[in-house]
Amino acid sequence: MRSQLVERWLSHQDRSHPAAIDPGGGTFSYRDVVRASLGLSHVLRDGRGSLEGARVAVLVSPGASFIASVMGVVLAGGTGVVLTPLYPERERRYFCEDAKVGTLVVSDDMHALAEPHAEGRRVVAASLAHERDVVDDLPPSDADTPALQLYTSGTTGRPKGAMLTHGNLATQQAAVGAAWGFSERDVLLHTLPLHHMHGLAIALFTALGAGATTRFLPFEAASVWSAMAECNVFMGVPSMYQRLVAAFDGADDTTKVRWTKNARGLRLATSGSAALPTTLGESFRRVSGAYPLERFGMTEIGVGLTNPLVGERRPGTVGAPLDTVETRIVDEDGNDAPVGELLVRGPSVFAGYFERPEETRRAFFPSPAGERAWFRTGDTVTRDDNGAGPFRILGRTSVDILKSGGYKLSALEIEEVLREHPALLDAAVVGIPDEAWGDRVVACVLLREGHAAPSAEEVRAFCKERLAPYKVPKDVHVREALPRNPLGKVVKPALVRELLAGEP
Ligand code: MCA
Ligand code: AMP
Repeated sequence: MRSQLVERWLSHQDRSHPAAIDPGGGTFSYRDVVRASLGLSHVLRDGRGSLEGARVAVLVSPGASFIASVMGVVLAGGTGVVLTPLYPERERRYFCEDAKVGTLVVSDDMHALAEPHAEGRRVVAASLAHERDVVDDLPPSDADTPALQLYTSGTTGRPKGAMLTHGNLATQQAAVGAAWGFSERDVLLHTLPLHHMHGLAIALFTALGAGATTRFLPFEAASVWSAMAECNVFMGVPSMYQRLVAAFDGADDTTKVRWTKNARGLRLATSGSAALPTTLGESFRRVSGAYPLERFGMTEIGVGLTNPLVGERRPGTVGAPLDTVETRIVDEDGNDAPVGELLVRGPSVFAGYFERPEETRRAFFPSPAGERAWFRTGDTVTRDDNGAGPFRILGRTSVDILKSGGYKLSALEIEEVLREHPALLDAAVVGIPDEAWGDRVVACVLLREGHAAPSAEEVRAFCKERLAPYKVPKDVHVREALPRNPLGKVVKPALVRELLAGEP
């Protein structure tokens, strides 16, 4: 038996239609990429029937070879853990250790980065040259077979591995593809990082499910405006739209005319991962002719809510649930309420956090036995039109979860790293509203007695060696004290107010 995810991928086996256009311009057909994924799956299994869910890290540059690598792992019955070169070694080591990665698939240009993680692990070269046609010996798979483990930050320090199954991904592939009208005629302009749900599953897997073409490009505003000429779908986070609009406003008139023409050729531009400011959405509409289609998603559920492809896209809202998604809004006691936490359930909801039963239990709302459990999003929402209209995201239930440029981060994880600095006694990290990043990560630190204050740059350099770049505080304020409640806990909303009032 083969899962829907696998069957859909194999259905492209004989197609000469382009699956991927690499950043360098090389074009690869579905036939090329499916054959390479079958070849890699064979190499990975190395005589075994199935990898039986074993985690395989993928450190491969964006492009056809990346698709073949991830799908090769999935076909082999493994669980893909995508690593990014953007992070420092310490973060990659954490993912490899936490996920108990036994094998790494590595592209030629990433060998130096993979080196520190290679000891005791098998390293397999990512290559389109592992060609193979045989499908009969593929291991069995069904909806519950694990496919991907994506790391996401939570309120308990280090990131957790969210386990996504074949069923989760196949459900969302079909539901998002249908909702957004995907077909093989589409050319997706792909500039998102591939180690997160947005770039990997919402963008790439949706395009692959529909047999569309994915054009990979590193995000840079001017090249994105230019590449729109050959693409008809774009998916981005608000920070990307902010940069696109800023580049447009700064361009000369001839360039503006060209970029406007390119943008008007898009049949769809979506925004997600963080709130899209309505002024930004309107600015993009001014150029492209259409307000971006804003939708809401999470690593644990994929896309949950979306504005319609056709019909009213109400600025500031994230639309309605996909057909495969059920929702509730509940107050703190778990009663249905007009404003409260969004709960979600359905076949796209993940299978739990890897080896974290307690955190998995807490992520779901208690449900009667035998009922599919409701996942707690941690987002406070309401619905327009007296509860019948589109959803609005009002904020997070936890002050310790921030979103910077579409990346989720835990203030607590950054505080722990700051406390490792020899001169720092304590730290409080908060998000300050910011046009470019959504939340601007700001650290307020207390000094250890007898230590001179380190400069902000020194603290940032210390963090950069230990944390992904987006977690590194943009500002560091040395303070005498932090606002605390009678139990000694830092009152973060008060700290944010002080910072906004200019009291460093
Ligand atoms: C880069 N920097 C950042 C961020 N990105 N700082 C804060 N937040 C960020 N997101 C740092 C760089 O390290 C650098 O620091 C400085 O900012 C300028 O970097 P620059 O080269 O200009 O940035 P970039 O590399 O072009 O990145 C900007 C970006 C990127 C393209 C907007 O952040 C990005 O790809 N964001 C997408 C995140 C995403 O895919 N999230 C989806 C999660 P320095 O100057 O110190 O060196 S999944 C999700 O949320 C759910 C499922 C959903 O609904 O989608
Ligand atoms: P992640 O854990 O990185 O998948 O981030 C998921 C979180 O991103 C959600 O819980 C929301 O807080 C936020 N998010 C995603 N899409 C939107 C949106 N359109 N508007 C506001 N917040 C969003």
